[in-house]
Amino acid sequence: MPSMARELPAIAPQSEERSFAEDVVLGLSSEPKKLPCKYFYDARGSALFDRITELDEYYPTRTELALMRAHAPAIAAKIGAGALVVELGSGSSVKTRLLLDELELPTGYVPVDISAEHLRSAASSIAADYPGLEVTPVAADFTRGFAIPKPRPSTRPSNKQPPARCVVYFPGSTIGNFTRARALELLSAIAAFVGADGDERPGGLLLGFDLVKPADMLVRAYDDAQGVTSAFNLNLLTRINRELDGDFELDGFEHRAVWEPGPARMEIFIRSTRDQLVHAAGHSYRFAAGEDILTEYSHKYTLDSIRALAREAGFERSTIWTDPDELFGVGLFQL
Ligand code: AVJ
Repeated sequence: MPSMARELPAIAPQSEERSFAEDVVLGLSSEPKKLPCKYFYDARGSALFDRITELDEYYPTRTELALMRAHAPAIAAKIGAGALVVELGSGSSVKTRLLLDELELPTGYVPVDISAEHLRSAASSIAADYPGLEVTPVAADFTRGFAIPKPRPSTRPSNKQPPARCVVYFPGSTIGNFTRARALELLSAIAAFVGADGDERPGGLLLGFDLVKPADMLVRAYDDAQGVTSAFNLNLLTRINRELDGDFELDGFEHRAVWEPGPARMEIFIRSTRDQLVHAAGHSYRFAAGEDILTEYSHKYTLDSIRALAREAGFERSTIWTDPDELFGVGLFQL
């Protein structure tokens, strides 16, 4: 029986789909104030994030890249031949290439991204460089579920085509933006997705996650000396001013990054440095001196806590690669 299109089940929607304006009004009217971190990534925010990834203090990107360089052959061997790679939040494709270079006869590559623009450029550059690979970009919010088309039978010379095994690649420690409860929902949906149709060849999840480490190193990574992370965070206010007719005065706000050991996460805030009244999206918002807007969580895991999460989501086997200083982890979780 040929399998139908696979569908990543939607994780329980946290909220209705809202516009930027609706999210800003809701977030700045709530107590405490908050703004969703997905709005960081306008053109300037994306450029600032790229600069963050090159900072001395920001260890995650270079450490994950080094892990992929060192271990892609072992990862590929564990995944096995004929994989269909589905990448969630496919930003730049450097890490994906390291994986694709080592996989044996991958069936296809499905980059999934909310930004149709990012997606097209990533997809076309991969398609150009991997001529045998079927590339099927999907523009979707992966937390809301999406269907991927059934891969076309490969034209590769082989008389018996085993069904594709599906591997979800979720790099970059984006999982850190999810609370533990939301992360469990997402990983459970991924486990159902890669193990769909009673596969004889279940796939897996290849996940990049950041590790718990001393607070001073974490705080430096999210509050760098050059102020790039501060500019990245405060750019959210600039974006509100531009797109939602806001009147935030940038000199009345400051960046704050706090390590919370209980929930094991960095909490990123924009703090008002004075009493002030701000307008945006047709509403007004009162700020007290010292009042915070929560803009991002970045959860950190231990080897045990990520294994426990994956197991609870339904992945029984886990293999984790980490650097000698245990700064970052790449895990292959299989059913
Ligand atoms: C893109 C979510 C992985 O949490 O480290 C970097 C975002 N925020 N500096 C992270 C971020 C501030 C980043 N992620």
